[in-house]
Amino acid sequence: MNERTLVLVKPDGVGKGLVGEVISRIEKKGLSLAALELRSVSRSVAEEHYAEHQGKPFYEDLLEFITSGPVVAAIVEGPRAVAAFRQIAGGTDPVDKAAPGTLRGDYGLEVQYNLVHGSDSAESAEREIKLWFPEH
Ligand code: DAT
Ligand code: MG
Repeated sequence: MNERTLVLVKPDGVGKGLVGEVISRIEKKGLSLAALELRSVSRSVAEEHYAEHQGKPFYEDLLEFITSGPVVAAIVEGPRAVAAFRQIAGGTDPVDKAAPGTLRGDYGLEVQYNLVHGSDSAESAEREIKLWFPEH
């Protein structure tokens, strides 16, 4: 029943003071936090985290951005947690894809600065949780 997902508040979200807002929406949705930590991101964790995007034109910029400042990493838990957090986050492009009422739709403007990350499947979630929170 319960599923886990990895959530990141990316450096732009932390910089804009949106950590509380992200956590608040997670909690109001009924999901729960199993781990929560402010982190700086090493190049090697960034590369592993975004391995699926290696070779894409935006890959280098993505690594540079995600390592540019602190992020908040969380394990979020609940029924259909993966899909539920992606619903809260909104689509990848904050203007073309994310609806108003979502985090990206409400607070994002450019695709490369879209505030949050959420795992895209239960399998990705387990891989990412192992990477970010090996103790869990
Ligand atoms: P998501 O974060 O919604 O799962 P993704 O996995 O396709 O999206 O891409 C990972 C991140 O890479 C995304 O959050 C922002 C960046 N990105 C994706 N497509 C991009 C593009 N066309 N130009 C610049 N950055 C992009
Ligand atoms: Mg993704």
